[in-house]
Amino acid sequence: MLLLAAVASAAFAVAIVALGDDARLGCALNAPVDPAYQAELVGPIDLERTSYQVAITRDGKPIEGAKVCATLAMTGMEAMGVSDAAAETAPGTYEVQISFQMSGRWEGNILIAASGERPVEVPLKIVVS
Ligand SMILES: [Cu+2]
Repeated sequence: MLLLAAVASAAFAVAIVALGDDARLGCALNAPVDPAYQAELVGPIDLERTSYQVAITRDGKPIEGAKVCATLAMTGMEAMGVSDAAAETAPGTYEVQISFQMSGRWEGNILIAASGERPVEVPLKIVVS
């Protein structure tokens, strides 16, 4: 049991590192939800934009130096998915290059691997206008 957990954890770390080089791999990795973490797309969410800042906090404090990956799909239309590994642009703020193809409801998660912490997911539901 312990060994399995260690192997899964190692695979996860490798996958996250790989994302930095090729965001097309997506971040379809399962991590537990931890309510201490928050993730929010900053600013209006619409069809015009091609990048977003994601503010990442834990217990309200910005998390610096984390690996972050966003995956979202239109609700009820899994094929209409977007995913990108994020790059930190300011302390606790990460930029993802994604553009939504259709207005309406989208959902997914932000995967966060803070330095020295086990990866977690923050579920996200948004409305694209
Ligand atoms: Cu759609």
